[in-house]
Amino acid sequence: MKKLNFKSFLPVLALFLLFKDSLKAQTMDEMWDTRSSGKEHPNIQWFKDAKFGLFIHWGLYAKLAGEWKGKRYYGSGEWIMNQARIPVAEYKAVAQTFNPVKFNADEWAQLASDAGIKYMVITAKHHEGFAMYNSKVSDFNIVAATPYKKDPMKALAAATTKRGIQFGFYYSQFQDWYEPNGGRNTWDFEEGKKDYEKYYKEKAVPQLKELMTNYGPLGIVWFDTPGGMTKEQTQAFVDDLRKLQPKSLFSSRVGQGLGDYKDFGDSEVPSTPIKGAWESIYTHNDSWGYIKHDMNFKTPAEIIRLLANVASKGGNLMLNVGPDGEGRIPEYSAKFLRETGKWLDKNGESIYGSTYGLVPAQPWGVSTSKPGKQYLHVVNRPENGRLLVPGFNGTVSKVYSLIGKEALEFKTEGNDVWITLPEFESGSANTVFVMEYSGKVSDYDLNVPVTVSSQFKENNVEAVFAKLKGNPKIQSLTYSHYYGDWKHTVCVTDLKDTTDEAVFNIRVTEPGDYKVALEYSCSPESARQEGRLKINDQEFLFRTLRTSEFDKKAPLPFIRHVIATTTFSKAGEYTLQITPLQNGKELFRLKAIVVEPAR
Ligand code: FHN
Repeated sequence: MKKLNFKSFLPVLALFLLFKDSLKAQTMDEMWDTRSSGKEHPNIQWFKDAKFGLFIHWGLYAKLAGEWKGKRYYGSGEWIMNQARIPVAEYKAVAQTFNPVKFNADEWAQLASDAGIKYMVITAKHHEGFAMYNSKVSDFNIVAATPYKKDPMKALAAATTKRGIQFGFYYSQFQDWYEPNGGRNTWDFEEGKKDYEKYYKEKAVPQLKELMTNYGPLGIVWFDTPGGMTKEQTQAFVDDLRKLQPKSLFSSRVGQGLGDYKDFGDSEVPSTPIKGAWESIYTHNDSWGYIKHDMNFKTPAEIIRLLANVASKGGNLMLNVGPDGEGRIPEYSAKFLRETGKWLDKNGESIYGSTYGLVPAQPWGVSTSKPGKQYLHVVNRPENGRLLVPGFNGTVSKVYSLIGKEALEFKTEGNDVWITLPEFESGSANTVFVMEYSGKVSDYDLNVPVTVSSQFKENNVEAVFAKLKGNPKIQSLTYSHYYGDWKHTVCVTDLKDTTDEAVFNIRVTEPGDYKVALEYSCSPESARQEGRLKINDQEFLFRTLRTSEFDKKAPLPFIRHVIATTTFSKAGEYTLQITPLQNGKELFRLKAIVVEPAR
């Protein structure tokens, strides 16, 4: 047998250490703990209203495009130096061929403006250590070390400001693989010999000061992957920088709870609303930095729905594009962003300046709020055109389509509002209706039973709505497909004893026959255990099917296992209760109960 070599695990270990915070399962309390520093920054309002930002990862890795010495890499392209263990001396030489002559700041800023983007954050220096601006602190920068010799950030700051887009820099404050004392290059430099204080003093802080001095007012300084400093040191670092631009917002990844708004994990949307200022950050394809063989771009409809979903939870979406080594934004990023912009042009009122929706996600879609208005983002039209807004106790005065302002019929029954929708294309990305109301309304409530209706192909009763008894927890599980392309799924975990329960309250709006499936992931150890689903008093037994190991670095496959065919004889509330039939082992990791009309 081949002997295991410890060194071969180092990249994995480094990645694990780097992301260990995001690997940690979140409890619901942590998910609701929103603010970063606990204090609201006086200049936070523009950010809260902005809702849509453009993230740009651009550095020497763009030139490599996911390939090194004939080998292709997948996942996070900006990590290629680390993935391929490229020595500093060789990586440095890439700069000599980096000549992004097709870069055009006005084109980028115009694209952002056409896309309805309100702020842009670009990598001034990523973990590779290369400054994409004119730095006097280190020669490893685009002006001194490349044939391009110009400062693209100057032009971009001017082009965005001209178009009213807030401009900001991403800066990797701790990781710097080029510097002997920077964080996490362990293939060239010995970990134990690093002097982080020296690195901060001689590179990170002076470079951040350059960025905060030479590029006009910055909307945001987007820090990433903190490390190497105590809370006191981080506080001093923040205080020192804040003096230069007191109005700039610092992302929560400055560390130690000292940021001005919260960033969730990469590609993560919380499953319930979050108060305060926060942001979800997503890649457009699978990588942040350009990879020429990464063609998995989110379609315009996917972007629009993602944006509405993030806004419905009260946050901003900052969507990333990775321009290539010549300075071009990938064709599909430009095209799909422009399509998103066309939608925002007509529907922006329902997104910009909104806060989270008061109505939990429904089979038809999500909602966003403004004073006296609920915007209903309909992504699935009920087949009979009758849309239910449940658990709403405001006095509704009118309902109309956002585009065209066509008045719609509605009626109120207790806390239900039933709206008669006009015909519209069922495949459209997101059709918005406005419900105007007066009076004080109840806040978002997780206890409103989840709607199940035969008017939709399927109804998802998500894990987050579970009421738990005994061992189970609701956890956000984090895993990756390729490398660093994180995915997050909220699941009920730790259902392992016969006294444990996960109970879901649903409200069936049309009586009839339905099929009920459990969507779960099940490790080999958990497979073949018995469980019971109780729908009110009716029992359905099942034995779990194996999917795969839960491995943070591998996809977490879920299956839909049909457990029951049942008849809901009356419209109304039902409880679905899941219990293991043996003690000791976790039954599965339950993502959702999927209820489909049987037709
Ligand atoms: O390691 C980086 C990664 O390359 C990318 O920049 C993302 C963007 O949020 N931040 C780090 C991982 O969380």
